[in-house]
Amino acid sequence: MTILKVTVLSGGVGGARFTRGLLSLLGHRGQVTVIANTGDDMWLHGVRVCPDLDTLMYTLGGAVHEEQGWGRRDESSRTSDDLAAYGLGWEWFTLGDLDLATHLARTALLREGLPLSQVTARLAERWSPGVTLLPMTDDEVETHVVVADGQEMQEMHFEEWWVRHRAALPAVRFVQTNLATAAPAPGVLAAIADADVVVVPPSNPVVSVGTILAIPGIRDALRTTSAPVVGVSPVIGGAPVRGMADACLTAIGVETSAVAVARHYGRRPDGVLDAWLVDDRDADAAETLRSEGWLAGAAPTLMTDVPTTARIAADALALVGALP
Ligand code: FO1
Repeated sequence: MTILKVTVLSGGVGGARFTRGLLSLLGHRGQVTVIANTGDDMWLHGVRVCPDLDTLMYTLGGAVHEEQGWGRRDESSRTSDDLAAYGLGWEWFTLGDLDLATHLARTALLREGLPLSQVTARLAERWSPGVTLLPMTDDEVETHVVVADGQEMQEMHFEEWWVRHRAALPAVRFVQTNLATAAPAPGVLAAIADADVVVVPPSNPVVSVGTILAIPGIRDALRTTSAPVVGVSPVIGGAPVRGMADACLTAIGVETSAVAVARHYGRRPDGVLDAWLVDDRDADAAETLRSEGWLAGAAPTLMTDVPTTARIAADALALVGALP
């Protein structure tokens, strides 16, 4: 039995749910590596919080709060509520009591001098996510959002824009800190070069996948890998499936449509994709892209449950002839 090596570039909720479906599809026929966005990470109350790594670890480890798509099931917030009484930190950003254990464990290992990639591997042992989970970089790269506050420009952490302001403040631009000196984490470039297929799931194309692509070396690795690269549109019928990706796309001048997002990623060798799977409702988008030389297909792409998501993953792999 040949093992299909699949590498996924993932943000938080959408990418985690897609990967769960991909694992359900592949079973023992697959070996999956997930390269996760760490631009949402922050130091809060003295601990390092890694939202997308944790959403992947909890979702694939069966512990995620399913409705939220992030944080732990059966969670409580006694510590976070009491922290608010001290008036420190972000009272609008709840760190659950169980979730705090993850951040304390991560912070302890970081303080021992382990790089984030080794810390992530160590934490993942407990959860058996069924994938190799890699941060995009071991360096502290954070996504900040520049908003126009009257005549002033104000820069804030992505999570403040996303959670406190619900992306309602028009973003002038996104900035990734420390990008110039950031390097892909160990194993990231090899996971792209050695894959049989690379998948860009329906994660936020700007602040999740876009941030991963901004790490020096990763975009070029995608352009040159011998693996086909297939993406799944995060936009269905002109609207983002979840989250506020439209606010992010608008901020960078990209229309919220299946075609526009594909063109934003670009087709190899200039861009990073070979193929693009859109929802049935955007079948015209697939037609348009095919006329421009893309491998493009249309299928149901709403990830309502694991079996449905497994089929979406199958449709994506089939589009590039990579079904096991
Ligand atoms: N999202 C919220 O809307 N409100 C919160 O209070 C919140 C807390 C939180 C704590 C830890 C964590 O890993 C994620 C958390 N999130 C919260 C979700 C977070 O904004 C998203 O997971 C990603 O950053 C966006 O993909």
